[in-house]
Amino acid sequence: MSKSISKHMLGLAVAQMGPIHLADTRESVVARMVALLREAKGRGAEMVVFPELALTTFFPRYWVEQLADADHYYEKSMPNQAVQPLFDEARRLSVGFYLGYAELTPQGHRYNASVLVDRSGHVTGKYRKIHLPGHADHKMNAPFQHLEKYYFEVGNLGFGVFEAMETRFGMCICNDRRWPETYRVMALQGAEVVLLGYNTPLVNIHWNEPAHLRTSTHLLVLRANAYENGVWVAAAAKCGAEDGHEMIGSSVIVAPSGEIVARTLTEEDEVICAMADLSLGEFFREHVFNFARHRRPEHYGLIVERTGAGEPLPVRWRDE
Ligand code: CDT
Repeated sequence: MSKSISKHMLGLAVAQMGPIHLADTRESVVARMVALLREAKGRGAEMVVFPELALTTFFPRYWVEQLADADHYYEKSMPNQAVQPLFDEARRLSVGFYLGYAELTPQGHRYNASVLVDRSGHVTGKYRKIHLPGHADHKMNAPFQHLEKYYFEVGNLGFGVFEAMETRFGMCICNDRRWPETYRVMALQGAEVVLLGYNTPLVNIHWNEPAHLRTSTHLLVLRANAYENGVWVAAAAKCGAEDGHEMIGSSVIVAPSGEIVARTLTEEDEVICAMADLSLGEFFREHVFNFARHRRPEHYGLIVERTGAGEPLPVRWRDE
């Protein structure tokens, strides 16, 4: 491969994971991830994306009286003994990865977090989920809970962009993917590839959402935001039925054209790969979405001034 090609082509893989049940050990999960990493490397991957909360079942579906009763779901350091085999194998194979996990800091803060690990096995970027969905109270009549607002604090690191393998990576987590601000803030820092993991229950406990919409809205936001920001998007599901609780699959790699270039077929452990041409994003960023030429932030003030929708602003004009 010539120098100029290697600078603009990135072997990108998504390592979708099937269910992780309550009874599964960290060691068995990490062994599955090591196998996925090896397969991805064998298919040309340099960067591999694992899901949100990839080391445990999606525990926000369960209520506990005391947060401390859930401490076993959280990682107190990253890496740690249980995940070290994944870091070691990544270094041995010279591949980087994105890993989502529950973080418990030494000061007792709890975040839904992800790390970007470079091909030498070093943590080179960190993200803490900002758009936390669900609720903080115990919903007695719901078929299951979605307690992210109980288990996690809102992330305090912003939407960072990190450089690894001559590529600028942004990270976000699950519900963040539905918010256009997520991608735009990263694109304004020159992000070329956005990595994310997700756990999306098939049933929405808040309203009677038709099941097919869970997948179609997921694909809609990934495709639209890839295109509108001229970025590649690689999205990894944890999916299938975890102790009977169904979650959607459809992990994808999306090009800056908004087109899906790879998509999983199963709801099990499965690797998808693409050779991502990073120069493709440049066309969109230089032409239709040339931010410096075409954006008009003087007209976007409400985006940061208001959180919820309010009254229409007065618009005054004179026909002259
Ligand atoms: N994990 C996560 O963020 N899931 C949400 C479910 C929203 S419904 C309460 C998602 O956006 O997929």
